[in-house]
Amino acid sequence: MNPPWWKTCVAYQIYPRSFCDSDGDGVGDLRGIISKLDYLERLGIGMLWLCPVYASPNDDNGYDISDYEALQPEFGTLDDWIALRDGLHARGIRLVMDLVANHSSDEHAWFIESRAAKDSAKRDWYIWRPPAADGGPPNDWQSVFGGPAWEFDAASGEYYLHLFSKKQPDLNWENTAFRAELFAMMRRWVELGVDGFRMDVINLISKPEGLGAGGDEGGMDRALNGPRMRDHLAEMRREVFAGTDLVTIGETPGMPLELAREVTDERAPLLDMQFHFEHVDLDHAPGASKWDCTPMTMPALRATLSRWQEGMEPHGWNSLYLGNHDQPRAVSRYGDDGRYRRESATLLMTLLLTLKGTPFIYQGDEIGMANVAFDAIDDYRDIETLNAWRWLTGERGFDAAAALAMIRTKSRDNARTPMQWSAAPNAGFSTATPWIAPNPDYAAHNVAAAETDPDSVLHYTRRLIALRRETVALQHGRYCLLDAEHPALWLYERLDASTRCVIALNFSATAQALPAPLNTMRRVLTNVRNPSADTLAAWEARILVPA
Ligand code: TEU
Repeated sequence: MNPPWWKTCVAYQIYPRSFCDSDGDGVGDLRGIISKLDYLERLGIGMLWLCPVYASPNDDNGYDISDYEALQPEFGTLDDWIALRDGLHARGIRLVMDLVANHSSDEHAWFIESRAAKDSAKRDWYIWRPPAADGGPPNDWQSVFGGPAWEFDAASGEYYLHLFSKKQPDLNWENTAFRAELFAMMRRWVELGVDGFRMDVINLISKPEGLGAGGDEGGMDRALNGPRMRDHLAEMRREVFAGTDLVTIGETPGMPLELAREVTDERAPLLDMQFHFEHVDLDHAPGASKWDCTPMTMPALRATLSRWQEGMEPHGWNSLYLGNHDQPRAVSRYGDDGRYRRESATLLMTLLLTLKGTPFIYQGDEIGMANVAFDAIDDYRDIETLNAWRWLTGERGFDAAAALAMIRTKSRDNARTPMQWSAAPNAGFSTATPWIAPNPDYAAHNVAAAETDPDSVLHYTRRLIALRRETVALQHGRYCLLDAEHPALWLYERLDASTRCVIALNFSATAQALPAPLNTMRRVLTNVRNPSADTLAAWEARILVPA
């Protein structure tokens, strides 16, 4: 039996606000993406994940949707979307849309009706609770973006739950009428020709029994993988996806490996694959805030990803990523964005594209885009970052320099600066001042420069994608770690019935001996100019096959 299409292709993620602005308003848009379709085709991708493009007041850049069936006017019209869909399909690229259904915007008609009165027909579509005995919030849950997860509504005297911002009220998946309407909406997008959905925090949809009991402390962690999550996902699969070959990709923070394996089990899948968070949570201590960074080591990264590689066998499936619109840039976090920027960016791309699972390249990583160090908090735009600034400089007592250093390291805006197309003003992203400033390094690091440099991250990424596409072992072969102890080298193989590929990655700035017998294997790809037979240069990545 042929494997499903989404197991063999490489995916690319677009954050539309920051990709390409076609109409000179400083905001990326659908026509901008359409103007780059040939670029995407040349990369060799088979799937595009488009972050939300629906109507939204932009409290959280589109993750607060006010109409699931209208497009955000600053991004374009339905005709533009159809042109994008057709342009992708003509190039053999499937289109995956973002589904943000744990919460909506507070400006969605559903919430406006829900809030209007206690006896409104849609009251129960959101999560309302009476105040605690002292008049305060029903419990002590905190929102992911800071502050209480409950907002008081004076008109009705009740609180509503929002695990993210107060403009993102949580929907009530226990309400049957809501679920029916949501699934109908999804079916309409399926009829319009989408090829699947990436599902935002989809493991938060089932809240624990007794939610709102006083004294319960926590927040998102208390709502993870709730009691009816499986039922809801199974119903969605039946109601929306039965008889289709669409892909479903869960964003599932805090989903343990055992559950992820069960949920993506190809014999009875609830989701086709999911994004876990264990490797992106390695640089802060358990329980500590993401801003309280601790160094992350390659052995920790290797141990975590190897556990997921092995643990999803034989019937589960991984989504692979090293960065996205919520994370710092991969080269700054796991690599060396100074002296070895090109080498470490290509090494990380090699890792991403040679693990087992469906790899997601985040826009700009194919040219080695790095974190930005803005001068002042005023340059940042992200709601989480701006809230964190108030908390770090307030309650936590950090001075401005220390707080800014923490934000430069971890802010989601690191990944949201405009895509660097050229050395032209605004990085060739827009003719107007962009909604967020470009990273000043764009003069040297941009697509146009990468096109003319045969050693660029971009050319290497294209070669790597082509190699993965023609090498079945790199798509479906089993992952096998060859050395769990080496402090700098990560060595693994991908094995199927007919082929064996060995991947050797030097996560250090010092040359490392390539252990026998790997030094006798044939090299099919390396990211350095003059590779030596038995030594890996600083940040060298090598793919080997039997001689
Ligand atoms: O993110 C969910 C999530 O839990 C994290 O990625 C979170 O944004 C991060 O840990 C904060 O440090 C998804 C979206 O990807 C994100 O952009 C949205 O803000 C969030 O859901 C709410 O919709």
